[in-house]
Amino acid sequence: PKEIFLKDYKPTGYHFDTVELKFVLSEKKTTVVSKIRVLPRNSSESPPLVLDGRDVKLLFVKINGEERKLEEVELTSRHLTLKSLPVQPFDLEIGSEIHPETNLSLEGLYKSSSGMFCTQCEAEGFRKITFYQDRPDVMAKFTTRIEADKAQCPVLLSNGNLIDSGDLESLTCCGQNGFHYAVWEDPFKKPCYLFALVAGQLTSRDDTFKTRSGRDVQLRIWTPAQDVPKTEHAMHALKLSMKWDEDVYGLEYDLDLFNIVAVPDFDMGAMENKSLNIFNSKLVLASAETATDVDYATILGVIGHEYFHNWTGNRVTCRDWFQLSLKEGLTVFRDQEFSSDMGSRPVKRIGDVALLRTAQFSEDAGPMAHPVRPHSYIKMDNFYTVTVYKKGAEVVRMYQTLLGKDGFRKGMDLYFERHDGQAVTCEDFFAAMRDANSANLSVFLRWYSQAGTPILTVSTAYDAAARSYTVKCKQEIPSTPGQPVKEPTLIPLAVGLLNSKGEDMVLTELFDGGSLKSLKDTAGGPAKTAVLLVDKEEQEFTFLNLPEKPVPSFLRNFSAPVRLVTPTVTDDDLLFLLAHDSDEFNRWEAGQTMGRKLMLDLIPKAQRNEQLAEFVAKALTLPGESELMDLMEVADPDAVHTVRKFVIRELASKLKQDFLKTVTENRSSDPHYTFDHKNKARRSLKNLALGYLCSLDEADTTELALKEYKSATNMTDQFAALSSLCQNPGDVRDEALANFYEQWKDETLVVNEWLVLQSMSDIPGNVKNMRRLLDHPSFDMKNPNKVYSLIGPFRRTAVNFHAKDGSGYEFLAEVTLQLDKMNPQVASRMISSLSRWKRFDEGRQSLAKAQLERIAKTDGLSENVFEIASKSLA
Ligand code: DPP
Ligand code: ZN
Repeated sequence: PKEIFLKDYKPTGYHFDTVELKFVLSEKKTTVVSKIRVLPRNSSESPPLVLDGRDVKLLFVKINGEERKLEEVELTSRHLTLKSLPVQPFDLEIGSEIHPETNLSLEGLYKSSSGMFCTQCEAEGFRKITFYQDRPDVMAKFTTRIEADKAQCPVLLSNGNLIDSGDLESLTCCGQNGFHYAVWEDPFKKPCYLFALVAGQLTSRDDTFKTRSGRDVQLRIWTPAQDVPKTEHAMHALKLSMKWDEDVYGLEYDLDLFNIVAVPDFDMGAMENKSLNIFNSKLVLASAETATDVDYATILGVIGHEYFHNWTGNRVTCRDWFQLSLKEGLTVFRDQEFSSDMGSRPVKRIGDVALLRTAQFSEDAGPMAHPVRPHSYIKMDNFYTVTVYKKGAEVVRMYQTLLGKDGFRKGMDLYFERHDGQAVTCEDFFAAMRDANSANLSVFLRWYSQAGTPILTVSTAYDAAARSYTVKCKQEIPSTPGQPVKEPTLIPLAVGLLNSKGEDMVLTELFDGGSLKSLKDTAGGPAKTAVLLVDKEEQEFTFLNLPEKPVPSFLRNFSAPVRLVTPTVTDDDLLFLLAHDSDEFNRWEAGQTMGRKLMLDLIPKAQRNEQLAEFVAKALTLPGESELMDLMEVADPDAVHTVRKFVIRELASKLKQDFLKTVTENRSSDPHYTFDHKNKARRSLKNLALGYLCSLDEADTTELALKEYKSATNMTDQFAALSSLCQNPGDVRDEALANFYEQWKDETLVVNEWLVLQSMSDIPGNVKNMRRLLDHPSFDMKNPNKVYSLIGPFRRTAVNFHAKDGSGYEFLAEVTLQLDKMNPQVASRMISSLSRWKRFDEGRQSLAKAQLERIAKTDGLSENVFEIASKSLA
């Protein structure tokens, strides 16, 4: 396998101007003819034209209509190389044959289990459709003609506008009867990763959206007919997204048609193909009976995300795949803001930060650590990571924190003004932000090139005589693979100072070591939060004119993706912040910090098998097991699990009466399901209380949960009751699971959640149950959603995945190897959980390592899995 490096980027020798594709789809094979108008970059020489192609059978090549003998072209399993080409613009025509009906990789063109043809080209799937310069800086105008059997594929879709369609004479196509065709033209230049084709039996929910300039856009969401009722929420979300992008960024949709197709077999969540978004069904379909509040919220966010890509990703795209975060970090930031505006801003922020801290911080500390813009990869698919997406979004958010909302908008406007229709880099985005604001962003670009989570240590001193408060900052970025030494970066540290009444003090003046600055908020009023620009290894800032010693609120709204260490902040300070901080994120955070401290203090006791001390309730949702393991020198899954369970039970028993009351008082009086903030909040509080109660495993709490389960009128409540019951092994659990399956066995997405619940279980010895479920009729290794549901959550269980006897590691390795033969992308996502094996004790280390070695030396391993296994062992 070959590693590809950012520093080796070179533009292509040939532009592609227009591309005409013709597909003839049939049961046994598909033929693809592409006719490309090629423009040599240089009119004095003709370098070889290297086209990518995988699992594609070459039928013919023509240059300006003249056939090349196939013996004269160079063809390998990866490339088709053409030489002696004209130096003037020419037509290149290539005929090829592919087999979507046997394509289990779900890249390129494949036939879904539902019978429809569908594509997934990002990152490098187009090369499985036809020979092409498969890279994002090759942007062309596509016209796509699709021919297929009318009965099997009544609906034929591709990017852009439908310009022609009709029936074919039965003779024209290989003697087959009943073929028809459709021709689609996309007026916008695009890279081939945004190409899409869908053909099958689909029905649409139709609606329209009037843009702010008064154009009517047809909106269609396509699914199998029986699912159309479940697309109402997605359609609503789409219209909200279109309106929001106009209101917040002035960005209007640019075509008259916008299609979304739901597919049951899909590697990713969704794909932003120009005007033809393809979605994993899970992220489109919802009804009160079958989807939870979390599902509704996720659908809203992802519909927004893919729609927002139309500008950030499609109109302006990436020069090369190293720049992936240019579109993904930015678009995640946009979807986060959209969801915040549609619901509760602090709740959204808390959820996003919690995910960043568990998933991304741990990635950043492991063998797969990479910068937001990676320097190299073997398989690009392995870099669709939380670092590129979520840390990337934090990087974008920091621009906004540094430049203010208006400054950020100016930067966005300039970015589009400069780069519409281009394939660009992260520096181009940086430059637009900087230039639009004449800002000095100093060393900010290092966020893109350095991996690792900075550790920011902040300590304080109050000088009563001088009425000044000094904040001392120290930043340190840990070494990561290939990057032993790091340079300081620019960290925006948002600070508020509370007086003894718990109010924000007015911040008037700040001495930053070089100059004295007077502070104002963005509207010119008194400042209550100041953003300190920390860009050196060690630095001091002094607030002046403070009449009393403040309680500091650091890193408000999580203003930078760092690990904050605050040696001078006391437990009393944290309790005070929990009660008073005007920054709601930091109020939550104060409780989390206390929870982490208390639990980490208990861990040595658990490791010595001592009685655990009493614990007083400070916060309701506790930091998770992985987060705690990440904070330990040597992660100890058993002790972490014991402590966390213990704390939950202590809380539940101390607060039992309050929790019971919470459940009773937050039941709905209205059987009709409403997805809005008030009802969501009510349900989530009730269900959280129910979860705590059931941890007690007492007769009355079990009975209560059974009652909630039976009386539930929506999936949020029903599933929460089921999850509560499933905490405790035994007959009640088994019967509830069986009952739920019986009720929902025909609803795939619901059954998937049923698998999730069992996969994430911490009942002892769950590996056995996992093996049983592999053979259950509801499981199918070929379907990514099934794999994500049954295998995914298991990898996050402290006691079962990390079982002392190695059974969890062995199970995962076996599944990965089986999976790799069908779908390498999904297989490599699964195995990445083994990559942090060095964090554990020696026993677990050698068990995990043995499994990685077993995988690494397996014959016929995909590049995807090879990259993860070998880098994990390095
Ligand atoms: N580009 C897709 C998304 O993140 C993933 N392939 O929306
Ligand atoms: Zn995206």
